[in-house]
Amino acid sequence: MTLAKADIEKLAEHLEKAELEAYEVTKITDDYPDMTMSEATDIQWEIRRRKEERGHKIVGMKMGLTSWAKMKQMGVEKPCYGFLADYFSLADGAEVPIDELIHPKVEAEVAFVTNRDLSGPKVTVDEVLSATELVVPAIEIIDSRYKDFKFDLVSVQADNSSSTRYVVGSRAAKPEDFDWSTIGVVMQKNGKVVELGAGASVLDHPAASVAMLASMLHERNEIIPAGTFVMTGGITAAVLVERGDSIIVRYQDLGAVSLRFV
Ligand code: OOG
Ligand code: MG
Repeated sequence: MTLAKADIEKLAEHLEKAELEAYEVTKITDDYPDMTMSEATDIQWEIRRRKEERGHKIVGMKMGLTSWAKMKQMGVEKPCYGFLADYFSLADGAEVPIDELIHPKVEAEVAFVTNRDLSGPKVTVDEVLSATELVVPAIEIIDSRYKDFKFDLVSVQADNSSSTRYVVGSRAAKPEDFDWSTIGVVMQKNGKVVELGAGASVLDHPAASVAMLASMLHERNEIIPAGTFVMTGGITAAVLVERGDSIIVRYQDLGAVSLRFV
């Protein structure tokens, strides 16, 4: 399929408006069933351009659907990526006004901060680790703009991979401090354990997710510049939250990160 520039712009505006005003839309592939992943990515980059044009800064990137738990939960078989804008960032322990969101879910993730450019289709886990300044525990709040949180890979990529908010914990580690594939996470909702997992759930090693982002960006002649914050994707399935819910995620040796929905 070849979408005209005007269609890309129209669809970007449509999805961004749903994000900003917190309402559901039907998935865009219902109207454009032949849309390609590359066109969906054009839409995402147009949403990013719109935000930058209004003065927002892009503060990082995220990978999505990098774990089997997530792929199974969403019925999708390949990862997607998205960008993080400045206003997505929340403080640890923050109260999140749920009215700003549609049907939020939370995910336990680890995030990498790079200190060298990463580029090309064949970046390895070791290359990512040696280009990593810090690793931090994080919670991502995702909020698909699509009705009932149902989509395919193409429509979710266009929708900035459901990105909406994130929070980073206060303890950072050096990449060599831990084996990131065995790092454990336990998520509690209102004091009850709801999900648990280990780093290897994410593509066998969370650094492999950063490598995959480099390769996906390479398809557009983009790179991961030094100093990029990258969320590597939910280790467990995502957990739906409602007003009044408290979420706390404990990370093995890396403290806890929490949020409350109000
Ligand atoms: C897509 C985004 C998934 C992750 O960490 O796997 C994601 C979605 O499930 O809505 O952020
Ligand atoms: Mg995520």
